[in-house]
Amino acid sequence: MTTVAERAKDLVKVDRRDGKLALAHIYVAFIALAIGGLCGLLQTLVRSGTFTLPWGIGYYQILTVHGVLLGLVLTTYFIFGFQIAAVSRTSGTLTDKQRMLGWVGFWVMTIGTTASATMVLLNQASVLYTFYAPLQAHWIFYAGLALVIVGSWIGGAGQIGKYIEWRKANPGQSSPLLTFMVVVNLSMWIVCSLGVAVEVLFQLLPWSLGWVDKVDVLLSRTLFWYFGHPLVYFWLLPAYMVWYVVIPKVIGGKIFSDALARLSFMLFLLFSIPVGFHHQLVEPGISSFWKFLQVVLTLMVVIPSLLTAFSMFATFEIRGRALGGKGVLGWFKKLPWGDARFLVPFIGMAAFIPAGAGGIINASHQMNQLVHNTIWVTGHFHLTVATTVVLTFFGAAYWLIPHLTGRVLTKQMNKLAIIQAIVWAFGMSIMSGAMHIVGLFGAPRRSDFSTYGGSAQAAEWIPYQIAQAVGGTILFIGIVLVLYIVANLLWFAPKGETEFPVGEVSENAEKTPMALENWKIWLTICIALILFAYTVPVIDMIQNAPPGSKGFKLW
Ligand code: HAS
Repeated sequence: MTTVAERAKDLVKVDRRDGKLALAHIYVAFIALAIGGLCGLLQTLVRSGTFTLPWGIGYYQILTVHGVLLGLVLTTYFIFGFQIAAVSRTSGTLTDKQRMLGWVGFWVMTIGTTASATMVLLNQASVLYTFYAPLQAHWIFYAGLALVIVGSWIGGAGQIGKYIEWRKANPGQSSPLLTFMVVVNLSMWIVCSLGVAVEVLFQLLPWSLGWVDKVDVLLSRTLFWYFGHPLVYFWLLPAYMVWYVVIPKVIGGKIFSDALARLSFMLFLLFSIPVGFHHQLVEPGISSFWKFLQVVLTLMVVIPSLLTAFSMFATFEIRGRALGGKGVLGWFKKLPWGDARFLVPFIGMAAFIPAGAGGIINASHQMNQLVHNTIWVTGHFHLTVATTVVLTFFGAAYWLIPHLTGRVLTKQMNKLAIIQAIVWAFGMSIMSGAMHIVGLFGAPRRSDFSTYGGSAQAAEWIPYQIAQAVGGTILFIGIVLVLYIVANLLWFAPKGETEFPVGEVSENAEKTPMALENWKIWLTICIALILFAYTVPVIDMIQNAPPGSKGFKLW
């Protein structure tokens, strides 16, 4: 039985003004999903060899729209919307100044996104979401990216400001777990995005404006991956926030351990940045010693995910047994399988088991030689970000949006959300499965349909490319379904109160050591590890720089 006080706590609402800011971000995220998702469908159709794009639209043009809108825009905007709501819900309403920073950040990011997206749509920047040099985009594309990064810092400062205020008002106490997690994620983001900011401002912008003729490709890719790998954890950590803090409440249980959750987040801060070389294992110009070192650090960053898996299993088992589940697996049946807020992220968690195993294969130096630049890697990130992360975000949207709009998820919408997740999992298994298998046969990633001059090996890939189109079509149906549910929650669902679920820590958990919130210690270790992993190889790259490259426009 919940007491009146507990019920009142459950109904703590995100302040209406903070909710508006969060919703503004969420709108942009779902617009990006609609356009980016359509481009994804077109891509798989083109690659199947059965469809040609009309009106002179290029394959790499839609591939760039797809990657930028889904990989960068959908994720960043949903994360910011979710984090703003999470901080406001757990640490209190934002001050006017913090909220103003949030709005300024939002508009700077949105102006930047619009500028970059326009250049991509005009076919002036078909450089894919990694915008590797020497492919050269229009300068407005890079300027837009710079604005997105600066905007994220401004918006992030508002969220961090609330945390600082909370700690000042509550000296000696552990901060609310969800706010703490947001601050770890933002700290990681700020430290890593400095790399891509340097790349864009000092290398790509002057080069695309014609102020310099040539670009150092090796350095630019190194700066990109210094940012690019933590970027994937910037996507993952909000999903982990939902798993650690929201899911226990949704299933009626408790957070297994506050200390373990904080430790796992801090380990991400330490180990997710000095590992970018695992994307450059076949790159000439970096000595194998530094590659090996960063592979070791990559395997370290697997540990917090294993801690998370342990913690989730513990949460589920304890709750299932409390509900009377017996035997080795009896507790499993007791979980609330009919509740979309649980089942949708759960499917994401289950997908992370093969997805994470694939990541460990990628990171293994020798095995990377086999999979690098094949479509296996595309299969990997469609399981990690496009299933684990995205399904968790969809599951969160099903309570977050109605919480912010003052509506409710009806029984029919709950059912549709479950069907949506099953459709997604089915479509993704076909698409990502085909990508993994044919990647092992050598099929390249980032490539338009080609028979490669009638080569027998390329002919073997075609059935898998058709399977990818079948999976992609099913996934597109999944996108239509989720957009339908989101529109319902935004504008049409019945009015009512929806909870923003925030779990409580189990009474059996160990007390959280305050050292876990000693930022001086953790940021010092974080910076020391980055300097250790990058200083010597970057100096070497600059001293023995390869000849620069002029820009290429191959589209
Ligand atoms: Fe990755 C390439 C290595 C995780 C995203 N990755 C990429 C790219 C993207 C990406 C976008 O080392 C392509 C970039 C490009 O365009 O070139 N990745 C890893 C490793 C991990 C990993 C070691 N990746 C992710 C995550 C991503 C992501 C997370 C997005 C969100 N990745 C690589 C490497 C490459 C790479 C190389 C470069 C390849 C190349 O050559 O180009 C690890 O973090 C994975 C650890 C995860 C686990 C799984 C733990 C399981 C959990 C679930 C528990 C389940 C429960 C439910 C409780 C060890 C936590 C129970 C359910 C039941 C049914 C029982």
